[in-house]
Amino acid sequence: MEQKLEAIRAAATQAISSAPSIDELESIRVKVLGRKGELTAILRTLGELSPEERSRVGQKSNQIKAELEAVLESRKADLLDSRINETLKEEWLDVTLASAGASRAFEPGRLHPLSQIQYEIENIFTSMGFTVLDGPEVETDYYNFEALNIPAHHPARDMQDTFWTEDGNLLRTHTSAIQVRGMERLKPPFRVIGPGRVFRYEATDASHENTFYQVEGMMVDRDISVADLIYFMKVLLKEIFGREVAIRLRPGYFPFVEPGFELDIHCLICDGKGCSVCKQSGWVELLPCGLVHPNVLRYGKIDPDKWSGFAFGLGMNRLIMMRYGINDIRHFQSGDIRFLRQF
Ligand code: FA5
Repeated sequence: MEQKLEAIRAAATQAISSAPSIDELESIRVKVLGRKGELTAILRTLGELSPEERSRVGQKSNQIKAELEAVLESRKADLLDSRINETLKEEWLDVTLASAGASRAFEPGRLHPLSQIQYEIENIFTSMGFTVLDGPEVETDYYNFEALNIPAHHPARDMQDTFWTEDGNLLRTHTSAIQVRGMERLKPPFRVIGPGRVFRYEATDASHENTFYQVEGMMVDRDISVADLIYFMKVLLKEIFGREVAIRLRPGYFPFVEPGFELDIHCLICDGKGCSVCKQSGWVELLPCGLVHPNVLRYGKIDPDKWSGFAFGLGMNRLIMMRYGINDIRHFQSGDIRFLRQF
């Protein structure tokens, strides 16, 4: 009997230590120590032995059982360890890699330069009490022309070549349409700006696009004069260019302002000495503006005898071009990531 026990011990120890998996280990355990296992079978026969033999064989069986259980546990721990190591090898993740730059390149998106300048302009004007308005890109003739003192067949319509829709509407040619909608909604005094995309049926070149961005500005109050207009334009330009910029006003014709001006700034590329951007004049035309025409106020249900106002229409693309020395307006819509990454 004792020899049989020794044989079970030797065979089981050998099988356990070479078991390739936890499943295999479990079947060895069942085969040897399970309810119908080899060692259990011997323990069951103890009753048939003499008291002396029973005590010896019993002790030895229990000792072997404890030993085998310990060997089983230790083998199981080894197998678990190697299983974890295998998994780690397969699913290995070095959490420091991203910061080391070795992970898949991740580049966050950024705002288009036109959005950046728009938000900048909005911040400048809202800090001076202006409200930001919006308006539709597909407009009616009324808001884009008629209410701006440009009736049908007026020659000024030719100043802005227009995309018409089949149902007689149009793609707004300027953000001035937003000021008309603003007057309808607001009671004077008020100060508003209206940034947005505008469209013109034009051939493109280095300084002309068929789709570009403007910001409209309008202030209506008592006794507004050209001095107010100049003050706000100077603040805007100082904030945008980070320094005092010399400006001049030239007469300019727009049916919705009287008097109307073209505001020029001292060329920042050559500091007024003359270059290709300012066409050797030392001045660059930046934004048209003027005092709101009484007819336009009337269209907006505002009494021109009591109220007056100024308005301006800034071309955002050209402003950015001036600020960064960009020589072709077509870059903005080119989708060229190398251009956009610079901002
Ligand atoms: C207007 O659009 C007027 N609504 C501006 C205005 C508002 C005048 C309020 C008075 C009072 P103009 O067509 O000049 O005006 O355009 C204004 C600005 O838009 C220009 O100074 C220029 O910066 C820009 N712009 C005009 N046409 C183009 C174009 N094809 N491509 C790029 N920018 C343009």
